[in-house]
Amino acid sequence: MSQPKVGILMGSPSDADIMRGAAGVLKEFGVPYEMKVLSAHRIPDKTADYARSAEERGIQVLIGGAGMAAHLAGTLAAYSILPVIGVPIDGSSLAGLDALLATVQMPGGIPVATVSIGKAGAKNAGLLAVQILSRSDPVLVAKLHEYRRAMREKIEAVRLE
Ligand code: RP5
Repeated sequence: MSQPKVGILMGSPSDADIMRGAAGVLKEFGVPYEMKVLSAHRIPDKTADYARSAEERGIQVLIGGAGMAAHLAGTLAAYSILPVIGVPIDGSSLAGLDALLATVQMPGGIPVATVSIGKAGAKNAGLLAVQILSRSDPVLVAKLHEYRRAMREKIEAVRLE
């Protein structure tokens, strides 16, 4: 694959099934990405190094998915001026409410664009990354319009008994 434009990061291998939803969207739109396990708690230095170097490596958007006391997206945002999208993962006994609050409640000055909990959130993180990139890429603009058209058509075709 060519130079990645999006970094998909997750706090644990246990988040991978959900975060593959973001990768699937990027694949569908032909956006090159890289996917890695990083952790704000378990490997904080490596996580900081990744976020610090992402911009100069040509990454344009970061997606951070984590569960429980989910500090990954916030840590990425702390070390980078790239737009950061946070995905709260529903892997805990609190069903992701813990991760939602930890991800969304960033103090003023360091934004994290937080999407919904779990599978839908990972999908929307991929789509939001495509939408951000599309502002300087007319091919992605055309693909997004086609995506919405196909979605409309599918819903309009539903006939209930
Ligand atoms: C977070 O803790 C990870 O993002 C994961 O969702 C959660 C549990 O991690 P594991 O104990 O499954 O590795 O850091």
